[in-house]
Amino acid sequence: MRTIRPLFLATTLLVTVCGGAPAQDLGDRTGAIPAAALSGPPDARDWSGEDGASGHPLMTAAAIRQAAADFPGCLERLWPQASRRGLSRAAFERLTAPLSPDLRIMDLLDSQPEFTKAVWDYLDVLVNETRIAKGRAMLEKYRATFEAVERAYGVDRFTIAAIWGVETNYGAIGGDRPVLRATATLACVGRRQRYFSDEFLAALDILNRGDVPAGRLIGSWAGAFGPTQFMPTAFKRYAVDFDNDGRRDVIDSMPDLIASTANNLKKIGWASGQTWGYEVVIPANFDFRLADQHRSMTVAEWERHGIGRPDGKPLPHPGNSAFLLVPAGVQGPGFLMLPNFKAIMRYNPAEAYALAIGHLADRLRGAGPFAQSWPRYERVLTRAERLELQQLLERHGFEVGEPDGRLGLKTRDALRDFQSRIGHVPDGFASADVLERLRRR
Ligand SMILES: [Ca+2]
Repeated sequence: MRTIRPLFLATTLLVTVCGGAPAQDLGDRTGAIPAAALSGPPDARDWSGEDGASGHPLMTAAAIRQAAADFPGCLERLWPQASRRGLSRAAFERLTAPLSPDLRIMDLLDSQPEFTKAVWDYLDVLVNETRIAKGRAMLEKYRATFEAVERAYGVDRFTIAAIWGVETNYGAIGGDRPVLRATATLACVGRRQRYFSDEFLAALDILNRGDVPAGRLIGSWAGAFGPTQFMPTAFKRYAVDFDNDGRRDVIDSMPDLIASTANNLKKIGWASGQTWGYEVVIPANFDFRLADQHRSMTVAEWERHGIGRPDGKPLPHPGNSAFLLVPAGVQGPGFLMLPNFKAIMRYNPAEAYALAIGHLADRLRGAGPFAQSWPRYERVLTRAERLELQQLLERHGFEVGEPDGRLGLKTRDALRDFQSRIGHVPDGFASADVLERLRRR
């Protein structure tokens, strides 16, 4: 699976969850939304020629031009590592000779979208009747394969189908850049060269072994490919040849695709026979500081804090460990998250992403929509407002780290402290109202 999220589009690819937008910086796992899953304006093809927004010294226009000029030299310096991976000199030359850098990727690497999606808007796009119907059709069409994979790996078929649906709308969209060129560009130009050297070398290895033909190894600008968007190194770790034809083809072989995705989930901690979590109702006067992915309690302990299901039925598996997520604060639904939710988040640490996967899986299985409504009247803060919120919190003595416009866990905690001080429910949700209160102080 991919370990890095492409940000194809300039806007609307990120979500604000619990006041904390998942990082939009390209860390090893970014928490950004799979661009292929959402619609948006077409991607420009040419590099802007401008300095990157990150301010990183390797992202200035001059540094990018200089690195691009040295592209052949850079590839040559990667030859010893390719050789250690078993490539012949002839294969290395054949695969690298046609390559040139795709500098448009530098704009995408440093894009800082001004607008983000609210968690409910994100769920509307990714978990709707069309995607549910299509997922059920896929489960029916490949029923025998899903059954065999479930037996072999113990990973719930609905979750695999949900990943497929969320990542690429079941393979309908998945990027149009050759993976070798994209990863070569990122390995030689810009601020993520070390990370992408491994991805480039893995992509070379995939082509050298013939698992996937070069003309089919097409994907996102960050090198993720196939209907469930494997990164090259994740492919190396998790892909399996389930149809026994001697190749691991996660693009065109449905048995390989479904089994490889299951194997990936299993290897990152999927617990067989368990679900991901439950929608819950949070009682009045609840201590929202307990809603934190680092504070796990047993389901029974959560029940003692007044947490229960919307239909009043008892929560199953009272001894299981769970954490509480309240993506939209006190005005929205709560979710008790079991270990499998963390497994999905290991795949991509965006809470809204994992919630979309879990919810789509439940809908594919036949469950209904969430019982509680979202605060759709809330406006999501712009990047400038998020930055201002952090600066105001800092000015009032709350610890937010370096203000960067990204509302992470530290900002969420600072926001909770501020909410407590002014007598509000400390849910950490970055609303327009709380920003206004900060401005007036
Ligand atoms: Ca195969």
